[in-house]
Amino acid sequence: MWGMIATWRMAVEGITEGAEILENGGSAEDAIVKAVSEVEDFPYYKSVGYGGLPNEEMEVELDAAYMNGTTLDFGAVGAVKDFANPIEIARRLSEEKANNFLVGTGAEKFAHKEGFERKTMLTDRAKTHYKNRVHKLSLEQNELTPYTGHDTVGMVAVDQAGLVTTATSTSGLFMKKPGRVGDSPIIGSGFYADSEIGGATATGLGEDLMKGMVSFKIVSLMGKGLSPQEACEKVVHDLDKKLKERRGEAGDLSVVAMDKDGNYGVASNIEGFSFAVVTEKEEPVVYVVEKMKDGKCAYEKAAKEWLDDYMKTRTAPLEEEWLK
Ligand code: SD4
Repeated sequence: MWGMIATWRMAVEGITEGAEILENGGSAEDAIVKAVSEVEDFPYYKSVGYGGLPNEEMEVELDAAYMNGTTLDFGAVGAVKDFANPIEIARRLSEEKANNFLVGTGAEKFAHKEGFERKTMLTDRAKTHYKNRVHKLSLEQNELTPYTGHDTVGMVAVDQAGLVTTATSTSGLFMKKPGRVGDSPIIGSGFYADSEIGGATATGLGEDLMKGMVSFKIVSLMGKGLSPQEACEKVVHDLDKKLKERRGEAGDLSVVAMDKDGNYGVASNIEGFSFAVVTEKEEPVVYVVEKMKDGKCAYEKAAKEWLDDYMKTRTAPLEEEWLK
């Protein structure tokens, strides 16, 4: 058995490449790092890697993590600037005995020493998004606030030898404070894997996802016998409910999971979440997920128009509204 699941439509090209590795007997480690790097390199995805949207000082700060579900090794970076593939730094850190999670200049020094590729990660397009946003806020006389749209990539991979891995990569929230780190590089929250059970990963408002430690919870529920779908639904439903009861509102919470046998599940409390999956039995495919209703989350194959529209809106020319 082998398989891969990932948050959002944007991951389908990446998991297609990852699948080739898995199909040929390669490791879930190589497959997931390759797949996440693909997403990091694509300039039109606004929340991951190159082209990711900047913080309130117009600097791109990236978070990423990798976990091996057999050894339980993990590596993570937070608020890293100007390295091409944060996921590769995270993977490298997972080999260390200590110092597995580095942030800011510490992470950059490590990456530099290890010879990772430096790259200016702020694109002209991301700058335009930033300037348009500042302009809009000034017209509305609003203060800079982090923007809560989400598109972080999170993946789970299972290989033929039974290794389960997870990985995440994100530029976090647009207009976040410098130094802000979300759930994506936080073990148990943004990601978790246990090769005897499976793996899970999350996307959404990090500040709320962290309150629920969602990825670890999903994996433990799967370990207690829930299917990946049941585990995802229970965790999103319960956290959404608790946040609304205690705080009056819940941020975006979306999760995907795959067990060691390639069964998968997904849940989301928003409209419009999508995911990509490939297994031994299923070609790479994108599904669109319905907002959770009565604790259940249905999903269906993305229609061709939906897929075309997705790319069209991502790559459409961007007006310089701030110059008007
Ligand atoms: C974060 N969970 O940093 C991430 C945000 C996300 O696309 O999913 N962004 O809070």
